[in-house]
Amino acid sequence: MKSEKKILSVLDGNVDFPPPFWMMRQAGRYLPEYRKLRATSPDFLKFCFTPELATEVTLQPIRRFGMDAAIIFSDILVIPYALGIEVSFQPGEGPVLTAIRDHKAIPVFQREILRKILMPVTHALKAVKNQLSGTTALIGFCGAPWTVACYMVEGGSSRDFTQTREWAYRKPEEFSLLIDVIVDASVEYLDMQIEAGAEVIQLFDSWAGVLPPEEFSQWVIAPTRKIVQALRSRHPHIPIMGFPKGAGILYKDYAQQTEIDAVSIDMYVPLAWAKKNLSPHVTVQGNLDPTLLAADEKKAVAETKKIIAMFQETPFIFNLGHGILPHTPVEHVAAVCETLHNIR
Ligand code: 1CP
Repeated sequence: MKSEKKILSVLDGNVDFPPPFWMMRQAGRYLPEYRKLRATSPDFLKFCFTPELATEVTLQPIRRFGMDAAIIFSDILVIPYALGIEVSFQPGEGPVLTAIRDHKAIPVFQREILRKILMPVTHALKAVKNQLSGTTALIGFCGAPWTVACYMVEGGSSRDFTQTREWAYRKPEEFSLLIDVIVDASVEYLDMQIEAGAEVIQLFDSWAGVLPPEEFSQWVIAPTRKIVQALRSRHPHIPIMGFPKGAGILYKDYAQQTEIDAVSIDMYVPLAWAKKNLSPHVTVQGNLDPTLLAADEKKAVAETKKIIAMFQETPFIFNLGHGILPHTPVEHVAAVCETLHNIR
């Protein structure tokens, strides 16, 4: 039976045209109504953990643009925080964490503590679910273990995550202890989100692209599959999407080996390659370049039409190739959404 929610239908293997769509980072700084609310709460984690605020900013883009899915407003770094790591967001600098550089500093997964800290996100999910129409799906998410480990080891963002990669090469058995803790914490957190009403899950592996093939298999594919299998045994009908950004041709291994339902492609993946190599295995999601969206409305609309035409006969979700950039004009986003609503 086809779901009334277009995203759930294509994740179930049906084809729909025009395809359902949402945009990574659809809630956030490019929206004036977001900036206004965010200014009232300078502490970003506190903002994420205040259900009324998280609910409101989750719904803002849906009201404006009518995406087919709302993604709960939170961040991938709530997991390190819930594991007891200090996390703060400095304006203009990105996240700052207490860096973990050896096995003695690896936190212990304590189920009840984690649940208590992350409980406000479940309150926001319930409130959002109550306010969504019968056609808009609710997406829950977390960071994938490799990407979350990158932030925990470096103590913040980095260009190439050298410390993390060196630890993984030097002492893989130690590093895998950290990955295992993140896997356990993520399964618990995603389980909470599903219990609270999330109907789809997305795993963000934003730094998957810094790993060579063998390490990609070890630190991206294997932990992702562990999460997929654990969630599927608890919630067999909840589809799981993954975004291994920058994976290149390794996207194919990811699609075949993680047991995931859908794969989000970045803007560097050629459409014809994705159709040939990924569509036979998974629902594909992607991949308008967020820089084009910010730069040129007409070209962004033309590219949107090209992308959806390519995937007209296979299960597909339109999205960006990465998150919306903060300086993106709201009218450009509106024009792309209009196109997706009206094309026949
Ligand atoms: O000042 C602000 O308002 C904070 C900016 C901001 C926002 C709006 C951060 C800090 N996080 C978020 C929300 C967020 N983060 C969402 C909300 C839901 C939506 O999509 O609308 C999501 C899904 C994320 C996920 C996230 N956080 C990722 C994965 C996706 C991606 O963009 O690659 C990553 C890597 C983060 C870390 C993070 N959080 C915030 C920043 C500035 C960063 C990136 C830092 C870096 O460049 O390494």
